[in-house]
Amino acid sequence: MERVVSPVDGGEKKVQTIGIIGLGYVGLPTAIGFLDAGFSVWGVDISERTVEMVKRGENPTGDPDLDNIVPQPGTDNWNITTNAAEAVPNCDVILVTVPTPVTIDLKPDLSFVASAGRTVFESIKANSNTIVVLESTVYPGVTAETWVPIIEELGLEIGTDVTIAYCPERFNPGDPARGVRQVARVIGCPDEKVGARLVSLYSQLTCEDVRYVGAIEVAEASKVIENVQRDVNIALVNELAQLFPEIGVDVEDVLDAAATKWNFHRYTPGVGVGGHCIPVDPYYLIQRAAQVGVPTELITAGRAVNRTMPNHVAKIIHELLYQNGVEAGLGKALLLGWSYKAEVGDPRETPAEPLAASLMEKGISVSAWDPHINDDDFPENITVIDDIYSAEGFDIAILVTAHKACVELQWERLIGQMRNPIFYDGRRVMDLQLLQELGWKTFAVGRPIK
Ligand code: SAJ
Repeated sequence: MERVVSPVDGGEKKVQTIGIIGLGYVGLPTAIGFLDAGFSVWGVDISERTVEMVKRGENPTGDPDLDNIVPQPGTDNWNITTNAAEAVPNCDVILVTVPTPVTIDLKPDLSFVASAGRTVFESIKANSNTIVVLESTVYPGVTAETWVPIIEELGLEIGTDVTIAYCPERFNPGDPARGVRQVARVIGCPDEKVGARLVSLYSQLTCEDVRYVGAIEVAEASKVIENVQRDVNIALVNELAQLFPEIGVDVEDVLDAAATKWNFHRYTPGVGVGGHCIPVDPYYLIQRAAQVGVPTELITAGRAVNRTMPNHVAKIIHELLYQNGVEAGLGKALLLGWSYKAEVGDPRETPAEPLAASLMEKGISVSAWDPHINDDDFPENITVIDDIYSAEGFDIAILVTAHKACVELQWERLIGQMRNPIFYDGRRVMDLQLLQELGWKTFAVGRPIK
């Protein structure tokens, strides 16, 4: 297909057509955002299922905020395909929003960045100077180290055929107030003029600040440390949640008191830290630091604390069942919520999984109920509860995900279904006093077991 040549605007081609590679939690809302901002959009995904659902105007992600905004079939300027070779020649700017997970041994997995880059660069038109922007979270250096060798191998010339840049996605799944059109962005690019063009482009997507920050590595580093900082801060309150009950103090009382200070940043302890960002991104910076021989003891320790939380909570649950006369090997636990985060249906890196595994190792059977998660997204060894008010004979109900649907359960009804009316608040969001008045024996992460 001949490339649609955009009209010239002050010597620079006016950007009219945007390509998005990867239509997941970030790519799909980004594609919709640019369509709503008046651009022609080509969306590409390797998954036939994803492409067919998006073509039908359906939401293939677990983020309910996207349920009713996927453009319907026949929408103008909205082109969805599995074929990057079809899409790329039409695009002035291409955004790559593919996963950057970690491997089983917690090392960065850059295979998606490399393969997506290759499919784009293979289809770029000579002399088009197409701008290709990586949005996925990586460590400083990845964009250039991964993409430049491919560009050179394909005989493309940077600045003539293609220019690369980095603009980290900042998107908060399940938080409509912080979607792609409401968050500030930073842009790194070796070519200042292209950087300025991207500032102007993203300023049409979001109403918040868009800033050119210079080198690609500055933008890459800013994003990864945003999430490292969050992980370390959560680790601190999780460590305090293990300490304070041992000295007879509820960590939440302490955090509430400390939060009266103007520069105390409030985080909440929980059963663990899940998702595709916070528990993953620190390993990217740890890897980069290891490459240059700089220790990252604090970042590494923060990850270790957060990873121990599910097992810490399982030990407490085991103790609670024993103290309440539940025979070893006969305990039955009901997990309320499985998703890593409230109001989304995303099981990636959910702490529910290690929590369930640890409970089962202690001879406690585990069932789970999560209205946001499809039955086939649960592990095989978990008994899935579809109707919470049919759940019978459990010894303990554990709040793992603070979905509204969990918090607002009919607790006076549920207690009648329990074999033992024990409740454990793994997210510190419940009114425990109220539950106690209903007859529940209440416990919570970071709270002394009286
Ligand atoms: N969590 C805690 N205690 C806290 C906050 C979170 O245990 O005080 C847990 C959550 O339960 C969850 C995990 O940490 O299991 C991650 O929660 P999150 O709120 O950080 O949610 P994410 O993973 O969706 O993070 C996204 C990130 N956005 C991007 O990477 C673009 C992150 O940078 C945002 O800061 C975060 O949303 C946000 O602001 O909520």
